[in-house]
Amino acid sequence: MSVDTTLDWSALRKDFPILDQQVHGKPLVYFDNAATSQKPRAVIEALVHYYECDNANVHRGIHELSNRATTGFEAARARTAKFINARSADEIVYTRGTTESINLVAATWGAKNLRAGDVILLTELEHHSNLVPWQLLAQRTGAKIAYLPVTGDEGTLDLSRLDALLTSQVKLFSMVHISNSMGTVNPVAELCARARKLGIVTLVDGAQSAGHLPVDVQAIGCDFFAFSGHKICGPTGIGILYGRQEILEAMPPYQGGGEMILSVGYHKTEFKPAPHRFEAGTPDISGPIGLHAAMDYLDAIGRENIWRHDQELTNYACEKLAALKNLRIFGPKQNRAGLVSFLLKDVHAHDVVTLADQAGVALRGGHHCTQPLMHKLGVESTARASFYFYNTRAEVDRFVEVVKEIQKFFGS
Ligand code: 7TS
Repeated sequence: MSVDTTLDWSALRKDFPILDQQVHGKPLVYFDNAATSQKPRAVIEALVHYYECDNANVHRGIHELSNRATTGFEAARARTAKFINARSADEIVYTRGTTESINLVAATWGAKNLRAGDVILLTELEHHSNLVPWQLLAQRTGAKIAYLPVTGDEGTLDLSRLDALLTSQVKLFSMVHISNSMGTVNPVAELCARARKLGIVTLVDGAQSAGHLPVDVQAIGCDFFAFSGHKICGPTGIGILYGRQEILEAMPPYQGGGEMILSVGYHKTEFKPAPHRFEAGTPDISGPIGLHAAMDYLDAIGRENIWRHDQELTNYACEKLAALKNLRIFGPKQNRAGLVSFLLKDVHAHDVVTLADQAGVALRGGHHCTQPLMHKLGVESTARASFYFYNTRAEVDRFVEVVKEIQKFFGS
C-alpha cells in the first residue's frame, strides 16, 4: 500500500461539525466509531441538496425531478461497485445495513440452497448479525452451525482447525473481516480461497473494514460482502450487499412489492433481474446519495492512509494502556484494527463508560453484540475505544488520563 505522509489530519477533522463541541463541560472525545462514524459536511450537504433540489421517487416518473433522483440513486450504485472493486453495478444491492444484507442472503440464497444436514461454518468472532440469521435459518432448514475457534484473549482465529472443519457438508462459510470487539483482522482472502476450492459459498461481514482499509471483493474472492453506510461516514439506513452476479441471478426474491417486478398478474409475477429483484418498494433514496458523497470523501483521503492512521492511534493507545496496572487488554498484539477493548480489575465496563462520559469521552461498554465470544473469554462485557481518521493522539492522551482517574476513583 502506498501511503501519503503529507496529509493534514487536523484539517480533515474540521470537516466534521459535530466534533467541535463540549459534553458535560469537557471537549468531546468521540471514541465510539465502531458503533457509528460521524458525518463530514460533504455528506450532510449532499443530503440537504438532494432534499432541497432533487427529491422525487425513483424509477417511476418521467419528470425532471424523478430523473434526477433516479440518476443520483443509480450513480451511487456504480460508485459503490468501484469502492469495493465489484465487476459491475448490477452486483450491488441496497439494503438497510450489514444486518439486513446478511438476513437477505439467509432468506434467499439460504432458503433455496440449504437442507437438513448441511453445515454453515462461522467463526467464534462473529457479531450477532452474522450469527442469529444463520441460527434462524438452521432452525427452519435443519442445517447445523459449526465454528472456527479463536485463541484466548488475543482473539485470533485458530487456522490449524480449518481443514478439519471444511467438510463436504459445509455449504456456506460466513466470516467477519474485522472483529468489532477484538480488532482482529481476519485473513479473508485466504479463508475464501480455501473454501472456494471445495465449492463452498463465502460471505464476508465488512461492517468494520469497508471504511477503514482498501477493499477489493475480487481480490478477496468472496461470493458476498456486506457493509453499512453509517460506519463509513455515510447516513444511517443504507447498507450494501455485494453478490457475485451469477449467484445473485440464481437467487429468489427477498421481499415482494413494487419496483422488483417485470409484470404482475393476479396469480403470477415475473421478477426483475438482480439487483432490482431484491429491492421491493420505495427505497432509501437519500441514503445512497449521501453514501456516494461519503465514498468520494474517504477515497480522496485514501483508505490506505486511513488504515495507517487507525493503526498508529491503536498502537499508541495500546502502548499507553499496557503501562497501567490492573488493566486487561483484549485482541491481537499485532495488526490490530482501530479499536481497543479493555477491562479494569474489579470495575464494571459500564461504570468505566459512564465515568468516561462525564469527562467528555464517548466509549462503548457491553458485549458489543458478541455475547458468545465474551462468554468464551470468560467476561460479560468490555469497555471499548474505537478510532477513526479524525481522532488524534492528543485525544488518546486525554482518554488514558481519564482511565487513570477512573482507576483512582475505584481504587483499582
Ligand atoms: N457486523 C459487525 C462486525 C459489526 O460491527 C456490526 C455493528 C454489524 C455487523 C451490524 O451492523 P449494522 O449497521 O447492521 O447494525 N457493530 C456495532 C458495534 O460494534 N457497536 O454498535 C454496532
